[in-house]
Amino acid sequence: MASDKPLVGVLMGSTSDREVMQGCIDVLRELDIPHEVKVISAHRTPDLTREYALSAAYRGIQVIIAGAGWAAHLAGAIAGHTSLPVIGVPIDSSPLNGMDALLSTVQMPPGIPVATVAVGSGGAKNGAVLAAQILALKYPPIAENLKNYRRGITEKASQKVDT
Ligand code: RP5
Repeated sequence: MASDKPLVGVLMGSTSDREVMQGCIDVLRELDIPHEVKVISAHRTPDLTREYALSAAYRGIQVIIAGAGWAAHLAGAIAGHTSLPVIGVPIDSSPLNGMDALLSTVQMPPGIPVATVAVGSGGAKNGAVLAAQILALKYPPIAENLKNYRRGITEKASQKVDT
């Protein structure tokens, strides 16, 4: 992209979520989408969560991806303070292996949606792809990068294993 101004905000509830969310960051890099990465917790830093959500659109952020584990309220809390699209990544960091995070993230009340992707590292990558698909509607270079990314996935999937 010509501009380095972040279009996507990647949030995680703890530094311990970094390993899972790295997949998200790697895909955004691969698609050349300017992004910022922050550790913000709905429970431990609630004021920061609110401030981030309220200022994101003004700063040029267009999509927010929020990953959290346990009683994962980060994506929902952000969505309550902004009308930007919010993508939630339930992280499998708890003794319930992410089932708690999945329900906490996906079960938003009517009117305040969180686009929830799969639990764990696959979901983190898909969060980036979904953000790219949203941004591709407006930014032709992202649409082009996404097309190549999808082509790569198709080629990899169609490789014969018995040659
Ligand atoms: C959640 O609690 C975080 O998203 C993380 O997945 C989980 C555990 O955090 P730590 O105790 O490892 O900091 O808020």
